[in-house]
Amino acid sequence: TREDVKSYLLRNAFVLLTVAAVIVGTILGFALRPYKMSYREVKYFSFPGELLMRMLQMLVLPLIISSLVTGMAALDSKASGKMGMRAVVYYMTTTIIAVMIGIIIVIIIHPGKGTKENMYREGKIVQVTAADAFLDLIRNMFPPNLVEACFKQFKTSYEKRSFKVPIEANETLLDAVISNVSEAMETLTRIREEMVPVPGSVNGVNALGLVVFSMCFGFVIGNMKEQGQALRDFFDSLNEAIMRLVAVIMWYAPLGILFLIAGKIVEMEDMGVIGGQLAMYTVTVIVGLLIHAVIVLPLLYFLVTRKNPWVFIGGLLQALITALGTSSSSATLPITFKCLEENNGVDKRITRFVLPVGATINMDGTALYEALAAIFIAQVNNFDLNFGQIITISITATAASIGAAGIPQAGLVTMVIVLTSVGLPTDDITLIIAVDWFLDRLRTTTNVLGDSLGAGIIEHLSRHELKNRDVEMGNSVIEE
Ligand code: DAS
Repeated sequence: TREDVKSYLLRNAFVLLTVAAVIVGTILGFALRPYKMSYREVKYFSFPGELLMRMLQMLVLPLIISSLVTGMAALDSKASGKMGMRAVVYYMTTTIIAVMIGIIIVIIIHPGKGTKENMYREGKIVQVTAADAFLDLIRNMFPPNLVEACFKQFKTSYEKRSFKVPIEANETLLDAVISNVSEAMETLTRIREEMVPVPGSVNGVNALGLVVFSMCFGFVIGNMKEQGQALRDFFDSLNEAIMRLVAVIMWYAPLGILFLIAGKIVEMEDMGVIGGQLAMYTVTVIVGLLIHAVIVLPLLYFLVTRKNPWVFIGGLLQALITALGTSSSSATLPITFKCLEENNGVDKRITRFVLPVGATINMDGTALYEALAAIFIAQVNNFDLNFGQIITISITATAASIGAAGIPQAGLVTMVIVLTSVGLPTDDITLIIAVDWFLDRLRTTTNVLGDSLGAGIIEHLSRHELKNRDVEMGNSVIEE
């Protein structure tokens, strides 16, 4: 029908615009690099991109809560238990496969040459112990104050940047600061940006705690019969309203992505400083992520559902590009919802149930990268790992990927857990910081792909429960 054609064109317009944004953003970024913009100018230039990040993040919180509550409420306890089990099995299996690929590929390619010579160090790294991080993760599952859990919360354990302003002879520090206000302010801004978010958080908000609460809450109102109807209706229409806002933001997304990418290219370090080992390391991570994203995950999807994975992935293109542009799987979440529900027709009871959890804890790309990077650092240090240590790395890399927040470069922070577990120097994380912004985008894309294919797989495995529930409810459940 005409409506179908119109909506088909609209959907493809989005994809075309988004792809064009990536291309134009890349060209624009490289064209502007010779002008060597200052930190402040780059900030101004990337402003449209920053706005996109903020808009998406704005929706994440209400989206997580309303989708999980309605998702849980739409299922009976037996069905949600079964689906929950399937989700956990899928998350664990794919994460472990990802870790194994990372380990095998880094051992085969062996990018680290037993020397730190000619390697480039950048920045400082924050010290967090594995035990602290783990306890924080569990702690955050049970926020004592739900309202507070919705606010930005940061750990205070961050490394302080020294405050650098040039001081003339016979000038006091205060004078120096006053005459260099803009420089001082820039240093201060950087300190703020480098604080460590709490584990399991989304833009600093305690997402994990809200996920746990919303699931319990949805489960309870799902079993409440008429008494729960008001709440079910409320969260249902809240969810619908948020999704309509997402549809509006999607029009802005290509412009935001263009500037996010261009801004990053403008400000990135000169690639000249990246030595041979780091270049090899980058290639190794890319190969590992490609094997997981292009071979393993699609194959798994095909084996379980017997459907063409590439058609499914085609429907996800916009979410994947948004992940590439934002390097945040939680900021991408609204777009992931749209793509899965509208392009791929995945049942809303599934997306609402699994996507928020997946974006918070299921990170295949991060897991692969953490194991690979740890072994690379061992190679650089000429540190021979025995089998037991490799097992330790795989376990801690899995844990670190669960604990990593879905925000840019969170995986770099949780790397500390992996390194300390086998006694590798945590300071050596600074060796890989120079390329991390780029690898982060690729692993975020892999993370989003893993969550999305997972939704497709879990939907397929749960088709009987979904059908039974439809029959039982007279087919009136969230069937918009
Ligand atoms: N960038 C993250 C994500 O959103 C995780 C990471 O840093 O690995 O998926």
